[in-house]
Amino acid sequence: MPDDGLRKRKTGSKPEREPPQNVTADEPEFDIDSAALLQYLKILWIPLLLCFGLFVYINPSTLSDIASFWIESDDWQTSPGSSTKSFVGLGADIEKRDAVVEAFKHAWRSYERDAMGDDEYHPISHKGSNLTQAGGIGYTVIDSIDTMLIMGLEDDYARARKWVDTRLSFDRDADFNTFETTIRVLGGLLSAYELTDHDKLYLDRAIELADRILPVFDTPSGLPLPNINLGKREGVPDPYLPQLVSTAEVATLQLEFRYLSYLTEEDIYWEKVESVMRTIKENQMPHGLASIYMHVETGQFVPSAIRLGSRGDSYYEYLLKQYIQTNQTEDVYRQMYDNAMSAVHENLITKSPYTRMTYTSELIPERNSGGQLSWRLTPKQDHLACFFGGSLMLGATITGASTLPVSIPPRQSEFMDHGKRDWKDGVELIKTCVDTHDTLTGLSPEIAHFRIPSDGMIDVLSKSGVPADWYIKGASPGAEAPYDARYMLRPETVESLFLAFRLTGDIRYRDWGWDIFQSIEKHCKVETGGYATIMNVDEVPSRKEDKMETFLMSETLKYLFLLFEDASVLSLDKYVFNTEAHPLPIFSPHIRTGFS
Ligand code: DMJ
Repeated sequence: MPDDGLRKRKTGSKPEREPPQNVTADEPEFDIDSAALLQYLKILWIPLLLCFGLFVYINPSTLSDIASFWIESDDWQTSPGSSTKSFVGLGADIEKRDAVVEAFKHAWRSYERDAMGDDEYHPISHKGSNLTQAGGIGYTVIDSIDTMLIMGLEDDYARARKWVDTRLSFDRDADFNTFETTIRVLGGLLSAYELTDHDKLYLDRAIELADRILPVFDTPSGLPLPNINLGKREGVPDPYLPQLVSTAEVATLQLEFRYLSYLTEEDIYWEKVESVMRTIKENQMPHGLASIYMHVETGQFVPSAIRLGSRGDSYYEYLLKQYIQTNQTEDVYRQMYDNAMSAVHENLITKSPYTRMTYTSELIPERNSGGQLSWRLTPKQDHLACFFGGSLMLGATITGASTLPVSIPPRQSEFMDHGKRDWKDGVELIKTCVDTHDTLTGLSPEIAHFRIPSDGMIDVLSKSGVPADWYIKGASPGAEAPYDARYMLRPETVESLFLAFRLTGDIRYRDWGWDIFQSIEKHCKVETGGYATIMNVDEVPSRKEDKMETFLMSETLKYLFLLFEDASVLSLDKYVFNTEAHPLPIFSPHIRTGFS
């Protein structure tokens, strides 16, 4: 499949558009003085029409731009191309929900058979491995526990709990990633504590782990170091970029440490992660966006890519979720989130030129010979960025709402202007992420690139009738699949589908989630047990890599289960999900709230 050419879609279909319903254009006004102008127009209309035709030929999006300016739908958009008629209520779809439970059992029980207690699982070789030579830290077991609890898998849960009780050790003299350990292990323990009606085992282990992690915050800026030696309790810089820390990593510890602080009434956990947010706020870049690296000594952003994908993603996610977690009491996070969203809309949200798909671009810093900094817009979207559609919709119902709570599905009148903007773009971004599943396997690649006018392909594509506005860079028939072409069991699209369904009750989100689930079953399932990353989403039968990421069981299957479960289970007005899908309760803080 050529990377620069005519990638045919599996379905060959154009994205559906909202059918125009209400034409609101004013009638044009004429007066007597216009007569002379009309005379000229009578003579000039043919060349004018030809010019306009040529312009539209070169810029095919013009007509839809003009139409969308004048046309507004009566129905509020709950999903692309839909109306409120696709509302099906929020009850469970038991058959589909139970099919997801079977998939979880297939994954967990083979891991338990082959690798119980190991950090990671290799389903093809039937082996486990640990993150370091010093021994495991319960990465997979703890990441999976709350999913078992939510699915009601009592026996599996009992065995996992026993392992935590008798075998788990954090006394490992080796370096572990601060962010990953926090979101998967600390987040998993806290969520297990919540869902077991406060089984003290989990809180004790969470406190022990958090205390071992705390030294990472002992830096001049308060930004945490990226690694922690859990045995020595020492923060460790990145060996390759010792002065840098990644923005998403430093700004995605807050939900976990703050909830621990709330539970223990120990301020230190709260203060450490809040001080990170203060540093970020004080060093905001002029456009309000956040580049993916910060300087660990000065606390300043350093020129580096700006994106909703890797190393940027959960910074934006946690701005909103911090505001939600403490029951909307900390206005500073609302402000930071709203400012960031305005900046994202102004700078990163892009429409593809041919089919008008909404996607998020990246900004790449460049310096000219005089050392002047400028930013180049790059049409590349990570699968990771697909969390953003659902997040935008959720944010619209909270910081963008003029009245709380909003209806399900919301009415236009319940949103402020920026809420309407975020809802609409959230819906469209989900559609785009779903569209990137239009591959031979029905699964989306790790990275999608989008066509832009300067790549010279728009004309070729429009002539050939191929409506593909996105492609996998470097993919070609017979050649080794590029890294971008893989699907590694990631959750972000189904995470957005889950949120969108909960907020709308629109059946389309369930339908899309079911399609994705079936594709995972068909192309990622290892018959002898477990699921595996596939190397190329456009190759059938799929070639598998011997790795089952822990987030399959903590996130992908949990969000799919919840998509088909009754919406009263882990309802969005009582819980906020950490970035690894571990639900934590929304609470009213008794320690202190926010900074400004
Ligand atoms: C997960 O570990 C988390 O969702 C994280 O925020 C981003 N990447 C993975 C899943 O893709």
